[in-house]
Amino acid sequence: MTFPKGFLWGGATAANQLEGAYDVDGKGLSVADAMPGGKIRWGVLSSEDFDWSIDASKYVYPNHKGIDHYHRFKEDIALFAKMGFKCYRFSIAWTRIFPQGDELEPNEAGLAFYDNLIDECLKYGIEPVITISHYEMPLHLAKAYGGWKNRKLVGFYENFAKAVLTHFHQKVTYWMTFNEINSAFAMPALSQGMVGATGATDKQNVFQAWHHQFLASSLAVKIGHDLNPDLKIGCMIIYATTYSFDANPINQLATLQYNQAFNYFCADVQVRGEYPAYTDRLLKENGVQPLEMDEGDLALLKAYPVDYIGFSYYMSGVQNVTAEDSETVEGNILGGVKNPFLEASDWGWQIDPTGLRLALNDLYGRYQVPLFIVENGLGAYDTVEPDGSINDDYRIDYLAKHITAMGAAIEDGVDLIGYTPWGCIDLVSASTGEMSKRYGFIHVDLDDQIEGTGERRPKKSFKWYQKVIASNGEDL
Ligand code: BGP
Repeated sequence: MTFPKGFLWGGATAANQLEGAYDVDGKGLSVADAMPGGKIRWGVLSSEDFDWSIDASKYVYPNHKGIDHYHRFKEDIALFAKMGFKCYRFSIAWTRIFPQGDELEPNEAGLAFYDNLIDECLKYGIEPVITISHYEMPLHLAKAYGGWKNRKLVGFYENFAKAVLTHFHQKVTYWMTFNEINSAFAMPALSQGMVGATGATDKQNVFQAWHHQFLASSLAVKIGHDLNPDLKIGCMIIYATTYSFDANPINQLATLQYNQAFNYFCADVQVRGEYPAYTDRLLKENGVQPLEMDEGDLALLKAYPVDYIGFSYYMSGVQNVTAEDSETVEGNILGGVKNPFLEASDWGWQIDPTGLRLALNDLYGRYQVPLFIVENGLGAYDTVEPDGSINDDYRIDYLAKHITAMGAAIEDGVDLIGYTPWGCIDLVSASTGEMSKRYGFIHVDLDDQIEGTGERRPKKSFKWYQKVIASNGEDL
């Protein structure tokens, strides 16, 4: 199997799940800091079950402390370098740069932190890959403006993007505008800063917010390319290969429509620069009135599409609208019908390496832009043996199978530029808000209450991934 020369092997994290230091050096509170009980990826919220007015700084949530990467990043990046990382995907906490979100001037201490982090990566020849916003918008923008449904957010994001792109563009080539932008239906509070009187599940708001996010994404592309046309600015979607349960044409149609609504809609706009042909039908089906747009919006989207697609891939799903009795599984925001051919993780995420090959072929066939797998991996309970070793063969098995599928897709002709497995160092899980759902090659000695030494310790998968990178994907 031949991975291209210069393939970007690395790992991925997000600020709000590992940095900790949530109120240090001028950082403001983000929506992720304020999720009830510290469970970051709260499901569908309504005004009854959540209230932004609680004072999150009075609580101690796991992600307020994270793994204290804010203070230990040098040690962590040294370990990434030891594994041979070619790149490292992380996010910039919006609230370190603009604590409230609507200030005019950036917080210098926040910029300084990321300067140091980036310099540390560059010292080892690790290419930084930055998510501008990974579930990390300022809480103030949610409370005072109602989140992304408010068009003013476009300007606030533009200021933020301009500040970081201007400050870091000489050191950082790869950027992504929003993490898993298409996940908003399942969690508009986290993804779009929306709950409260208007109703978090109000689809009108979700689509209107998307329109604003698409504009913001295009503005980031414009700002970046004006600074340097060689910058690579991508979108980032959650992609789940979706099968029809059977050959019933009704299920096949449901699968197509699910793909349009979930896997394609955001990417269609961000990559092709225009709303897809099925938009009117999709809006109608969801009871959404035509979106409010200003003159010039569509021209902006058309003029500044993204350069590549970053996507997360953990599992596949099944559509079955005809049978009432199909077995169900949990699983990220994609749970649903059980696939009898697949095993699932301890959290019900259906493990499907072949689905990744299908995903890569589907996305590349549809868009013909470079693809970057910026999240993939197995969340698992790890055991520290009495001798201190962590033998995570299940993780090695998962990753090896997915890398094999990537190699096959490359042979299918897909232009895949990199791979950054999720949570390369253990961090706080988004869905559980706990440490014990672990993804890392590096174990962090902290429990669900974030108690422990915080010591970093390579797992068995650490040496394995080192070998994978050194052999450019040959030696699995
Ligand atoms: C993705 C998110 C990440 C991360 C990952 C794993 O959807 O972009 O932030 O959380 O899922 O999810 P979890 O931590 O719930 O296992």
